[in-house]
Amino acid sequence: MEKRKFFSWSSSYVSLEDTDIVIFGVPLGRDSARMADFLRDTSWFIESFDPNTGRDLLDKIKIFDAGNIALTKLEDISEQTKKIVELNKIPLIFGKSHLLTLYALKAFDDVKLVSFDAHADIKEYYMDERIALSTEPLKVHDPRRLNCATWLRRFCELGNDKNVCLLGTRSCDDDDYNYIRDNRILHFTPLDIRKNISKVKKTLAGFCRNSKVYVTLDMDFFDPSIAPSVEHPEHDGLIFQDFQALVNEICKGRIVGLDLTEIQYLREKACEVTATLAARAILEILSKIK
Ligand SMILES: [Mn+2]
Repeated sequence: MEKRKFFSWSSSYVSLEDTDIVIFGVPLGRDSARMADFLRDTSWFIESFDPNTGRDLLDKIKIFDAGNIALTKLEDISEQTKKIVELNKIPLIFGKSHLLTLYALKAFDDVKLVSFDAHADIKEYYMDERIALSTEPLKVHDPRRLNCATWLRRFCELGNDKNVCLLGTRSCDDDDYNYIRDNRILHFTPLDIRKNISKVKKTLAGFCRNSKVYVTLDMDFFDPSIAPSVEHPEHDGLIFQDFQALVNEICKGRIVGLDLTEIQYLREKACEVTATLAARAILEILSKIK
């Protein structure tokens, strides 16, 4: 069988010099590079024109796809992100393990984090077989403290507990919950978002306004019925309209970086459905960047 080489995002027509957004993939987590390429491939099947508004979602933004980076250590993610930020461009990172977000965030000062995720990812320690596999092939020092279920705790410990907003949280244990409560970390469950969307929107707008904002989208934020191909699906998730409403508020801040994580690579329809939603969700955020 012919091996597929590098794909680029469908609307990546400009040079690095002329672009607003720089895409790069991070091979962190099982099948991460394949997933990033699958997402790029899927982007070619999505219309960027939106008949609801009569506008092209990408009419104000230019995209350059830099391909996947070679990863020898986690700090490579920070270095690549920093290079893009120093060029005054916005990084858009594709990867599997949510741990990449912690290292991308190290490239920014005074940034607020908005995390779309079913999971709180705020455990002190955690390791199961799937996580052990997902950090391969990188050798991570103390992987129990540094993985896709603990990365947000590590970010909060750097004095960032007031710089975090969790959206769609519906999976955590009582230790995680106590940590969130004791540190007053801003968070909204799917029930909060559905029952009281106007209050959530107001709080989110206030959180983002006049700030630099980094957005991370873990695809398990969405309900598994519309995003089935994720590593850890959680019931009672949200739909695209909820996501759109929240993105509208986030864009009242200045988005300086974003990433998309946790699609599980399955070569079947479930993956196509999930990747299509992921690509459209990315367009939605990009369409709102000023
Ligand atoms: Mn998650």
